[in-house]
Amino acid sequence: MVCFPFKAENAQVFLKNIKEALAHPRVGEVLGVGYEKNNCFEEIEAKLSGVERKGKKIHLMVQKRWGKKRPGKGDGMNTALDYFVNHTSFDRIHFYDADIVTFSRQWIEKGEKRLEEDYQVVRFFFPKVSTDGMITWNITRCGLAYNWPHTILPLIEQPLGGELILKREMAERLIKDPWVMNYSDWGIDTAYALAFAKYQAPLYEAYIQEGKLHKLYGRLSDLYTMLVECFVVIKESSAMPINTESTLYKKDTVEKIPSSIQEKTAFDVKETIPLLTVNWTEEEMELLNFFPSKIKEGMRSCRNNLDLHFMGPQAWYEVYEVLLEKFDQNKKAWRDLLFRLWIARVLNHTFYYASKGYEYTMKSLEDMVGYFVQRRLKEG
Ligand code: GDX
Ligand code: MG
Repeated sequence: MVCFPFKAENAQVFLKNIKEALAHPRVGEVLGVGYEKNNCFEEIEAKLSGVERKGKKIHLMVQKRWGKKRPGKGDGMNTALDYFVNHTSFDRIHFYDADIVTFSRQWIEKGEKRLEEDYQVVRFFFPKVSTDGMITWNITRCGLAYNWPHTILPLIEQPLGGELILKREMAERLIKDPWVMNYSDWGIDTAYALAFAKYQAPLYEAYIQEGKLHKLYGRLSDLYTMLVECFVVIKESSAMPINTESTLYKKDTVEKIPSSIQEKTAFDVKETIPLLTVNWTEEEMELLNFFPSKIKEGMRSCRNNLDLHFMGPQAWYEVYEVLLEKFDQNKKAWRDLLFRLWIARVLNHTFYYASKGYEYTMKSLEDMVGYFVQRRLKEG
């Protein structure tokens, strides 16, 4: 079974993806789990007859309320797991975002092949623009490295990726795990990744060279909610014991990155700068006192003078440490400050690394995660 969680997507793109999934001989059913019965839902429903295929089922449903966090993509994915386990007898469930323009049945083929081996979970990864994936790198991968440096978690390429396949047994475990089902928001992808590691599920990461082209962001403020929710799941799970010493884990080796990807910038830099420099509150200023003086001074002075050299990968470690200890998601000033600190890191990366070529930039990100791992192992 193939599931597309969706909220409000371009119907043509989504319908093409449904058609593509149905065309794979192994796929018996496509499930679309919508956020609500909105215009997109109705448009898809009305046009389904145009993509139907004999002998295969298409099922559209609205997500149910499973978690206690903001109702979001997590409720959508958990609704799909419940439907898959309790209302079908398929042995694998695939998840793909509905807005992917480059989706093809070869992705299904590639993942299915690995599940014939001993793997229980397949995650997909893609070549990325060097200024993209800034939540993945700076929040999730750094957080996984900080909390679980001795496991496979810091090695996972795209732990937030919405493209993955699970065997039935894994889906059954997830829906019986109240900790996982509680993440109804953007925290869900991290929650699944942590749960798989906790279950020691054999994992394969499959590389898709064509890349995942999808709806783009404008200003980084579009990512505010995702940033906060992705950090919160890391913070809340800090004490979770995970041991992957004997877990089977492999990933594809990456061939050459297409040059079209090497040259892009993922967001609008000019529009982003004010998010860091204007509208500071007294409360945010106060919270800066928790941070080492270099960070505190750097953040304070960047309102007038945009010098972000202080927020390199190693300084980010010091920031992360304080955030894990002090961050309070119920306080707006903390959420706003987290966002600004992250913007400072993203712009440091964009100004001082991304300008020096693709390979150099990507290596600086890998090195940052490696630094988190090494430092934690040393101090641990
Ligand atoms: N049912 C449901 N409910 N679907 C949703 C909801 C929701 O509340 N919100 C978003 N979706 C769908 C959306 O329509 C799309 O198909 C998919 O979820 C991903 O959302 P999108 O807005 O395209 O997110 P984005 O920024 O492309 O994020 C994806 O990549 C992130 C990452 O790799 O960094 C998405 O897979 C995230 O889960 C992932 O964290
Ligand atoms: Mg998208």
